[in-house]
Amino acid sequence: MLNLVAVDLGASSGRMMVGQYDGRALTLTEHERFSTLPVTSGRWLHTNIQFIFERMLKGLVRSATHVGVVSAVGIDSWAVDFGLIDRFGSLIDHPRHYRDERHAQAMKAVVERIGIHRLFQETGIQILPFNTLFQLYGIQMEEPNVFDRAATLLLLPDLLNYMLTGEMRAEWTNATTTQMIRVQTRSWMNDLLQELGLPTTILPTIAQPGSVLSRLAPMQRGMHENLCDAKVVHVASHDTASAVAAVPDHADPYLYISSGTWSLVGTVVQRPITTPLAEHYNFSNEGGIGNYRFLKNVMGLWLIQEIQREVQAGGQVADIHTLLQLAERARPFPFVLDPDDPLLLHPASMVRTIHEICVQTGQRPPAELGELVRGVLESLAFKYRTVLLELQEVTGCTFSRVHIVGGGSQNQLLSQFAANATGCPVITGPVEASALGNVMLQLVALGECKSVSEAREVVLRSVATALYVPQSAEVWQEKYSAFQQVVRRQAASR
Ligand code: ADP
Ligand code: LRH
Repeated sequence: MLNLVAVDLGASSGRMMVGQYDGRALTLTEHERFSTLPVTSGRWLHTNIQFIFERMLKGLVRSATHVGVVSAVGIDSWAVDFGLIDRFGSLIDHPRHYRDERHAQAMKAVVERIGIHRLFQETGIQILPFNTLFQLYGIQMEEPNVFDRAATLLLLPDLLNYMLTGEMRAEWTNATTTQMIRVQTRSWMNDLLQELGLPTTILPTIAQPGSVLSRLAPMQRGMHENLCDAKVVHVASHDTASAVAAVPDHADPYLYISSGTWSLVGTVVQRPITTPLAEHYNFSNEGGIGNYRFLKNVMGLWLIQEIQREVQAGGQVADIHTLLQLAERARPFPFVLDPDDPLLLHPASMVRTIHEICVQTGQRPPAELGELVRGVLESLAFKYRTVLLELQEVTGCTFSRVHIVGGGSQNQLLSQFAANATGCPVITGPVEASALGNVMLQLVALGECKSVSEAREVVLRSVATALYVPQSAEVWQEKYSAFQQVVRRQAASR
């Protein structure tokens, strides 16, 4: 039995899963789970990387104690965020968090200088305010002397790899999310960074997923005898890249939704698509493992998480099961909204902001909690439809099925709504797709599987899926027009 530890840092929770491989199939067991939500310290929203590292070490020891000899470890996390390391090897400040609203000002400044067209053509990446390029430019605008001290930029999984091994690299799949990699050459875009006055010497060597980085550093090796020979592997370190690798399908084109804090809606393509239509719809060509994820970020279950947090703070019961029961009983289509309204990225109050959007778009705000949750889930499903139609237009493919993976694939109501809105059968699972994708690349790096496809066969043998068939097609079709109208009204008010 081979024990492979996946450290999977989702945008809301981090988990340590052990994949046990018997030469045919995998079983996945959770050994640690902790929050990865941002903390406010100083003027910025930050990630508490020290807390994450400590929990990771604790999880490693716990895994080694429970399962025996650990052969490998791989880390994946949410994209774009990074730490800066000084020339003595120490982290300068806590990594800033992508939800900080100030990144938007930096994006505006870069777009004014470079233009959206050139940015998209050069990088093939969706223009989002928190992309690493804009975060770096924000530092340049506010605290340029930070760059006098910075020797290396490490994205979060690369940073944790460094803390575990002492080695510094930039793993490919996550590096592409920085908007600093030239899509044609697959290398850092030094000239554009120089044009913006940003340092280029801080960019590490790019490493491909499926390669071995190193062994654990002596101190971490010494934590438990079962960790002595563990290799640290470059998995697809962007959590979405790992999740998509584990979608249990690889035949003709399909739509996937990696559903968690975010919904990443897209398809897999062999070559990046940077046509005027791809630019118009603001799609992303994120680097995959020998392919690209042509996708769009949709705000996802963050909206529900924030409602949940707020309602719980008010003393009401708001676990996910209660919320979904209330939503199921609520009247259908109480309101619709564009889940990607920038106002929803990090509002002081999600409930109030949704009420305000309803009023401003001429709709009656939800009368009770069930309506609130139902309207959000229906709106997410409509947004999936929009992205599916755009993707079909750009790629010329017709998608006959939708795969939903990630924690959100447990949301049966949303899965049914997604089937109704897209008119496609929806196949859900695996829930822990990122961790499975992470383990898949460890199998490849250790030579246990010859290719990612072979590793995917292992996943196919190891996970269960569920099927949702579209219902009430006419009603959903009719309501989709109302959704489109509201989306236009929201856009007009920005
Ligand atoms: P991330 O990786 O972004 O941290 P996950 O993939 O863990 O997110 O998904 C978290 C989301 O999954 C939660 O916000 C919640 O909406 C949903 N979820 C988790 N457990 C359940 C469940 N039992 N039923 C329905 N939805 C669930
Ligand atoms: C999902 C994710 C997504 C990014 C966002 C910042 O966890 O990695 O792919 O765009 O976080």
